Amino acid sequence: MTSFFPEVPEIKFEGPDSRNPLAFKYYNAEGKIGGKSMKDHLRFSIAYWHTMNGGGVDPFGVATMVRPWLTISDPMEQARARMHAMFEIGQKLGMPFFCFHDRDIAPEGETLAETNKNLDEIIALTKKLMADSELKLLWGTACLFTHPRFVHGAATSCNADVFAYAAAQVKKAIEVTAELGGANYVFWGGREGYDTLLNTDMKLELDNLARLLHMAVAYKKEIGFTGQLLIEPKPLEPTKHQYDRDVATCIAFLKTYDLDTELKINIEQNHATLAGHTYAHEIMTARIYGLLGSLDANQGDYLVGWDTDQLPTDIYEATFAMYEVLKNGGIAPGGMNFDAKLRRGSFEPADIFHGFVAGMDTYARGLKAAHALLESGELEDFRKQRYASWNSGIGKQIIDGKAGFAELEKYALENSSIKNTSGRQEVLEAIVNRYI
Ligand code: XLS
Ligand code: NI
Ligand code: NI
Repeated sequence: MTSFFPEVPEIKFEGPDSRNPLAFKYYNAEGKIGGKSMKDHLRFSIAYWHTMNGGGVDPFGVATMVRPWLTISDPMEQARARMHAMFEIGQKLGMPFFCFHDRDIAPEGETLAETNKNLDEIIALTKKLMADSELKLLWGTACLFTHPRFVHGAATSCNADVFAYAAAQVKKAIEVTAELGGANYVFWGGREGYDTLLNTDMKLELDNLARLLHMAVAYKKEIGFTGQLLIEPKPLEPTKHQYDRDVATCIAFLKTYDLDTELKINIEQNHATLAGHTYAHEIMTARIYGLLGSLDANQGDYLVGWDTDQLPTDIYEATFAMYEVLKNGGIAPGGMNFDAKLRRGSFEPADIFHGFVAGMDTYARGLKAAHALLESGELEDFRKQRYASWNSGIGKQIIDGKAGFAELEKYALENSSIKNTSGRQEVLEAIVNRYI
């Protein structure tokens, strides 16, 4: 196979003093942080859809991206070339993982049977390429939102035939994910939501979403797929109101439908900020409920109200995210999938590498800062001190269930002068700055 990126060498770690744009300044795959390699901490992944298929189309303009494989007119020939190109990108970056939707990698045919045949052929090629490569599958998923049949949703469609089609597609997508040894399988609720309540039976739609997920759990067990199932929250886009709004909404849904022992959560930064949360808030929420599964690493633009899915370059956000990941004891079997695309103006093939280098270096710095911050204990000690009243006296009695309303009223009557202490937010923010 000829190279798609003859101008791009293997990307090496050259350290912070390097000025070579095609070199890592901070990401040193085998470099150890707290006894574990950066590669194992971060578990980076390429998102096939943005990297290989994204042309830079926007509502006002056509594709701008120079992508030689996208100019091949035969759809299957294009699919094969595109997969080869992805392996070249992965190899040159030393990327450990990739993720895909079924329809990203192989074209739809006239019938579902033909579509499945196309997919099988590309899966066989992928498996062969994986055998000669370091690249592994972080997760697979089904695209249940592009085709017009999914105009009213998939599992939450008003039309039972659409539900059946979606179920068939998910069944197949789980099979091929298992075939490639995928570590996870993701459900992002593409069009699972509504645009108007006037035509929507929300209760039936939510029940049906749970029905499809229960079928997936049963099928995973039936075929012995050992990967982790994940649900990915997003508040809006493409529908006005997506059902998987944010982490807390997903937790309520999973618990209501007895799915919380079978699925964990895949959290994307830009979805968190669209929901009015920080990334760290969402990761912490999932972590404390024991449901942190995997991460989609990207960032939004604070001045734009949609999912811009940019390569992450904000070191603060990366540091706070990695702080939570470290407190979770790591992210495996999940990883950090760059669900991110280049800006429309960054259209040259080499920009793919510049984008990943920026994102990988950002998270490497975030990991280093978070690890040092955690090791120092500066934030943890402050927090512990702040809650010290719960370790003894009345606080301990409340926690131990030894004080109810009557005891607390008696205590309050006897101790009615309360002294609070400062939260010292600015001190803490300045401490964080010393580690960034
Ligand atoms: C879209 C989602 C999507 C999922 C995979 O906003 O982030 O890309 O990660 O279906
Ligand atoms: Ni997104
Ligand atoms: Ni995503």
